[in-house]
Parts: sequence; structure tokens; C-alpha cells
Amino acid sequence: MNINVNDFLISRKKKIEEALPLFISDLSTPQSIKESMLYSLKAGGKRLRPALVLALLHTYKKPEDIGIATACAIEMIHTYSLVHDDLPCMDDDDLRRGKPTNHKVFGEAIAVLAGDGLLTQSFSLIVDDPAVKAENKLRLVSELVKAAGAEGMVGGQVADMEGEAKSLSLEELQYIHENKTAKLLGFSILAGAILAEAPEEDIEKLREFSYHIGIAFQIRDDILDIEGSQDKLGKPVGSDTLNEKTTYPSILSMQGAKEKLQDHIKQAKELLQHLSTKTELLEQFCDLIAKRDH
Ligand code: GRG
Repeated sequence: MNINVNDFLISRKKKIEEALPLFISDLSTPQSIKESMLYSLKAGGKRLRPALVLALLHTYKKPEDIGIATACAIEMIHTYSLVHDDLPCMDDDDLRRGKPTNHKVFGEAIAVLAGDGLLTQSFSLIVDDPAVKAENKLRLVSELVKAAGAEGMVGGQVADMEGEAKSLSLEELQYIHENKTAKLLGFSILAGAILAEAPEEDIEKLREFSYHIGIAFQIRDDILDIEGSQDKLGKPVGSDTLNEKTTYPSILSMQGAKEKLQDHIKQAKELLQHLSTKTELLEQFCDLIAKRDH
């Protein structure tokens, strides 16, 4: 029977949220940092990245349990990036997902260290997972370093900071979002495929697929930011940095950004046609990313 992507997301989010604290609760570490790590891990979120790992295992008809630790590792890295992104030295945000940010509750020093703890711990989830073969662990770690490190998310964050308040070209904006957003999202897809031992040709197609999905996710994020900051008549409300920051709509116009989003979704779906397995669930993920409202 075909599974609906919304049902899939709800049930897998629950699984991930049950598993995540178990990887932290028993750590032998001061209570302050443990609480801080758990605070941000338990603060909600869509859990899209871990769900994508499990979606790939589902797609290749492999037991999803072999992906739980890797899925949680990715969510830990995503969480660390949000904790650090909210710090006074970066975006200086007071709220994240409607709750006080980590540094507002635990102080800056503990928030920095909680992020460091989450990042480092994530690698142990992968390498200590008895359900995964050694050669697959090595491949996962190697891909994860490229996706999350200086050649990936960290590099994208730096370029984003350095590009703030400047008018960026489309190429510069692409660099930022390919690295800051698309690579970790893409790693979730690749990780699921590696764990599922998908054919190599499929893995290369999925690498391209994940690029299109990642950029589409970011374009939708930019569109939502603008639509969320307009009243019912389309007039801006409470706008601050939104007007200054370069976004896909600011370069391409809202219509152009929506067309670019659809183009990436179309290319992503075309790539799915070349995989060796049925891909209904991944097609539904494409539509969900294109239409998401939060
Ligand atoms: C500090 C190294 C470092 C990196 C920070 C992820 C990030 C890089 C910054 C967050 C700011 C931001 C709005 C990024 C663009 C899109 C994005 C990654 C949004 C957040 O991801 P969601 O929508 O969040 O999956 P939830 O809350 O659902 O987990």
C-alpha cells in the first residue's frame, strides 16, 4: 500500500523524537551542558532531515531501524547549527521555534559548548552504531564532513555573514544556499541511500536530486519569509533586515523565484525516473518541499 508523506512524517518524527534524548541522557558530562543539549534537541522542528534518511531506506525496502542513529546524528548537527546561528555573535536571536534561544536560557558559553557537544557527539552516533557496516560508516563520515564542515554548511554560513548588507549576485546567493542549506539536507538523502546500499548509479542521481531539493527548500524558505511578513493586502509588516538581505525573490522577483522553485522540483522529479526503484514517497517529498507553509 502507498504511504502518504504527511503520515510518514508524523510517524517518523515521533520515532526520532523518542530516540534523540536517549543518545544524550546517559552521557557522563556536567548537568548544565546536558540540559542545554537536550533543551534544543527537544525544542521541536519539522525533523525533515532525519525523516529523509528513513524515507530513502523505505524507498529501497530496507529496515528503517538501521538509519535511526544516523538520522539522529544529522538532527544533532542541524540543532547545533541553529544554536550557534542564534548566538549574539551571529544572528543574535531571542526566539527559535517560538521558545527562548539556547543562550537566553543557559548563557552564551554553555550554548557554544552545547553546540560543540552536539556536533562532536553526532559522529559517535554513526561510528558506534552496531547496525551499520564499517565501510558504510567510513563513507557516511566522509560525506558528512564535506556536507557540514568548512566545505559545506560552515563555509555557507561564513559566506552568508560576509554577504550581509551587500547586494549579492545570483551566483553568490547560490553558493551560500548550496552550502548552508542544501548540503546537509542532501547528506540526509545520500546517507539513507548509503545505508540502504542503493546501486552506485542511483547514489549519483540522488546526489543531483538532493541539490535540487535543497535549493528548492531554500527558495521556499525565502518566499515564506516574505509572505509571512506581509499583511493580507501584501503590504510589509514589521520588516527589518528582510528588505536589505539578498534573497531569491529580491533578485528574481517573487514570480521568478516561484518559477525557479518549480524548475528545481521538476528536475528533481525527472531524476527520480532514472532510479532502480519505485519513488512515490520521494515524489511526494518534492511536492511537500515546494508547497510547505512553515
Ligand atoms: C552556525 C555553522 C552554522 C551554520 C548555521 C542552518 C543555519 C546555518 C542557519 C539557520 C538559518 C536559516 C534560516 C537557514 C536557512 C534554511 C534553514 C536551514 C532553515 C531551518 O531548517 P528547518 O526549516 O528548521 O528544517 P526546523 O525548525 O524545522 O528544524
